[in-house]
Amino acid sequence: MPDRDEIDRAFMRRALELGARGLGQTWPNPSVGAVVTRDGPDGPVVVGAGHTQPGGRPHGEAMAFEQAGPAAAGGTLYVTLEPCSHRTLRGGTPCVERTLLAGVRRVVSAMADPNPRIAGLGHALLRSSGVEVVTSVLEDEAQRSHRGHVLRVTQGRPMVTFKVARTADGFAGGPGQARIRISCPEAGEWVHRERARYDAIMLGIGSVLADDPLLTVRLAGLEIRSPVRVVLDSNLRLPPDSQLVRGAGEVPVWAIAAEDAPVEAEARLVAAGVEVMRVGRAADGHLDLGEALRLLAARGITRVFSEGGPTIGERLALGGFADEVIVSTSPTVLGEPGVIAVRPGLAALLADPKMYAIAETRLIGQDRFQHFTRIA
Ligand code: AOF
Ligand code: ZN
Repeated sequence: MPDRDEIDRAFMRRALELGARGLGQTWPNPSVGAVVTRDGPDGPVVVGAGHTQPGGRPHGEAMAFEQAGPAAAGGTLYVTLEPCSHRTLRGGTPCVERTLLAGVRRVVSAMADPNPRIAGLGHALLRSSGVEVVTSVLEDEAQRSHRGHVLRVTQGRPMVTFKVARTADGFAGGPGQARIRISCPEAGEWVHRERARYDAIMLGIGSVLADDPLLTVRLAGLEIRSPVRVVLDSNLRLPPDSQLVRGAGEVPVWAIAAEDAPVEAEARLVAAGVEVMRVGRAADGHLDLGEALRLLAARGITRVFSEGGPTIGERLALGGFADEVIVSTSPTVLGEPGVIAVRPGLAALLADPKMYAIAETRLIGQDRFQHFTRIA
């Protein structure tokens, strides 16, 4: 007979899996998974389960209670984030209130919500209403899943993942930025799937000019809500006839430019459906990345997938913004000097065990994926 902690972890794992399904779809809200159980003759059984819906409402708990109906009474709620205690204009009933109305006797929660409007109040209100509350169950996994939300509410910026593909000899491009085929088809498919788990895809104008990418999510069943496409484009060189801009009507394109970028270029892009935002320049003349990320967070973006290029990856890491870094290495060899994929500044940080830990290493098709997570 498994003990209660084991049972709690098992249902929390189920709630985390459900929550992960909503990643990329729920911004500006976190994607929260919820499971309601009730004791049966052979142990607890699931009577309701759900996760935060696209756009952030209804909340995960509301979905689970809706499914459970009266069966939730006397049961346990497993939830990957502290239930909300606040009422907002777009709100409705706070999840704490729903939990009490449902008659749940026990709440098992993975972590407190750092949102200052909640920050412990959700757990406290439940306790003071006589509900048993257990917290920090599978907290590390939950923190990882909610990293975008946590950074947005505590630091005013989204979580950023930088992804780069390189050849076996370390290049992301041929001589003079020439485009080269690096990843195998399986790795390409993985990237598509991964994109769907982010609120925005961000890349530099250099990559747009070199590759003319589309950057939508092209997998069956996953095209519901493609991430916003963000181009870091200090001088507004984004071509109005690029694939990205031509699709701006369906999936938003946001160009982040410097304050001194030409207004004529802005007018052309705006006419083509692009939203242009302006930020200052850093001391090195490049866009101020911190300001750009704060702007994205202010617009509700919690998770950013940056696909390049190498200069942006290095600047993100040096600025302390590269929370996750994914380097894929293919067996192909360029055989001549090209564009270095992992630039020295980024390479030094990744090699520093006080800065990054390797979260995962695995083969996808023929390519080796290394996934680093920032620990400092
Ligand atoms: C929950 N369950 O599924 C989510 C929560 O703008 P609102 O009213 O939807 O509230 C959003 C805040 O609620 C959000 O910033 C975060 O702190 C929390 N998200 N809470 O109980 C959920 N998505
Ligand atoms: Zn809620």
